[in-house]
Amino acid sequence: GIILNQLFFLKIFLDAGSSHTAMYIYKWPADKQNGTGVVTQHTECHPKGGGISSYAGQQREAGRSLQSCLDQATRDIPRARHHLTPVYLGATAGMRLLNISSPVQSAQVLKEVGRTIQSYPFNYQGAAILSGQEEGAYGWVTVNYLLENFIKYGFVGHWLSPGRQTVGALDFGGASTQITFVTKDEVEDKRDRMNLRLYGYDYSLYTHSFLCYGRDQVFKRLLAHLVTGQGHTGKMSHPCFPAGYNVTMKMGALFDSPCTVGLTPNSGYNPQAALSVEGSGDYDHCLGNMTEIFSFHSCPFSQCSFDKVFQPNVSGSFMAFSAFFYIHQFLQTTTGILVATPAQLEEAARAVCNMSINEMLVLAPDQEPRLQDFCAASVFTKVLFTRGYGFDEISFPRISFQKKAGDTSVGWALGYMLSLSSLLPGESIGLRKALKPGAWAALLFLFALLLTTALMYVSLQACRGKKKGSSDIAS
Ligand SMILES: *[C@@H]1O[C@H](CO)[C@@H](O)[C@H](O)[C@H]1NC(C)=O
Ligand SMILES: *[C@@H]1O[C@H](CO)[C@@H](O)[C@H](O)[C@H]1NC(C)=O
Ligand SMILES: *[C@@H]1O[C@H](CO)[C@@H](O)[C@H](O)[C@H]1NC(C)=O
Ligand SMILES: *[C@@H]1O[C@H](CO)[C@@H](O)[C@H](O)[C@H]1NC(C)=O
Ligand SMILES: *[C@@H]1O[C@H](CO)[C@@H](O)[C@H](O)[C@H]1NC(C)=O
Ligand SMILES: CC(=O)N[C@H]1CO[C@H](CO)[C@@H](O)[C@@H]1O
Repeated sequence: GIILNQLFFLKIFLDAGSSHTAMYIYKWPADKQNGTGVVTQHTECHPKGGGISSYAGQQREAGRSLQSCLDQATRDIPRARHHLTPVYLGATAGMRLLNISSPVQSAQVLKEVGRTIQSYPFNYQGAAILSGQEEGAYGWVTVNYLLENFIKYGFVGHWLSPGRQTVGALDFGGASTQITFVTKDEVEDKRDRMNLRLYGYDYSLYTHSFLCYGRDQVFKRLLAHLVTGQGHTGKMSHPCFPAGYNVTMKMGALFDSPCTVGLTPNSGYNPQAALSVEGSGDYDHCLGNMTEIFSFHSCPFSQCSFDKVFQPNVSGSFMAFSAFFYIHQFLQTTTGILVATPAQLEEAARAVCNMSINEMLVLAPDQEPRLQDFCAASVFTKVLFTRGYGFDEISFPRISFQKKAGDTSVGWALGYMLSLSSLLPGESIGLRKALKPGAWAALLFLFALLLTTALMYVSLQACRGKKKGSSDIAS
């Protein structure tokens, strides 16, 4: 276990994503409960296996998949604190999809997962499926909390409102992708509007979560689209897979998701038939097909990103995290291109799509099981950011790709935890000081005194040292 004194609060949070679950333990000093920038990540844990939604119909396994991390939490947290430590589980788009395709299975999975967590000595607070809007907004809260954009504790002992611009959030999960930013423009679709009051300030957010635009669902939809285009003859060429990469799968595996079920061929289709896919690594064909899984025509509002979804013009800086970070890092390290402008993104994506699977393996051996996906993921990022969201030569360079801020992972989990724990006061920022102004003044005085004394001592020592040094040389 890790030594923790009594002056810290702890909270366990399970982020049940579509492709995997992560457990975070957060901690913060007990005397600054409502402060900002004080909650940090104590530890994290990533169990083996898929997300809880992948255990549909075998919910026992969903519960079991969390045990290794919960066991770790029992070791990380001192025994005496176990029953005081709250534990939450929040699930996202993987479970939203399962709740669409099978509400019964989704309820069973949540129930079983809850049962497993309750078999541990912690204080269970429930398991819930977040809406896309919540997922987007909490990601934005996390980003700006970690960057201390809300408020900052000043040297003179007052909470300062830095009056800083906030940073937009771009999240890319396994089953959905989110964009969230503060806007001055009117949000024409009220479902994409969210008003938050934090530390006495009002923030007017635009947020949208695109279900079926997460990594795994995009790959599935792309393949289904290619099968539709090339006919389901059992053999097909895939322009986003690298040359030299072949894979065989069951036809049925393509159309088992609510994101692709509408593309199921209606005649001569056998779900058990084998489909053999051969990579051709062709950037232009990849881009052409990828663009076709978006819909850029018809917009019921004054302007849209895609799929008839309203979006105001992007404004300010952004942080792109989760899978966006890994894609950007892969492009940079394998091509040596900076990837800070739309043109550089295209150049890097073109270069990656042109690599054979063996060339990729040489450049990025550590990414081995996922290498075949980077061309498609890069081309998707390009279409989404430039054509979809409308980032251009001026706004694209203001996106920073990050995985962590300090030791804390960037994602929706921290923002959700902060909100659930009332750690984000809506009102009044002047009341949450750790020390009274009098105490601060006294501390400042003592500090100044100490500094002066120390400086005097150091300079005295230096003087003596010099004298001694010169006499040494002389003798
Ligand atoms: C933190 O805020 C909540 C609600 O705003 C309040 O009930 C609580 O007393 C505050 N805690 C501290 C330590 O100031
Ligand atoms: C599943 O979806 C239904 C319909 O949208 C919703 O009412 C329900 O709350 C969802 N289940 C969970 C656990 O969120
Ligand atoms: C992939 O399949 C093609 C044709 O089916 C074949 O010529 C090629 O050798 C295969 N490549 C690999 C790496 O298996
Ligand atoms: C989609 O990919 C196929 C196979 O590579 C190609 O023949 C076709 O032209 C592509 N479509 C577009 C719009 O690029
Ligand atoms: C959004 O951007 C477009 C193109 O840059 C511009 O023509 C339009 O005036 C902008 N809209 C607003 C509301 O600023
Ligand atoms: C693997 C692959 O497709 N490589 C191609 C990369 O681009 C050059 C031309 O620029 C082709 O000659 C290669 O065959």
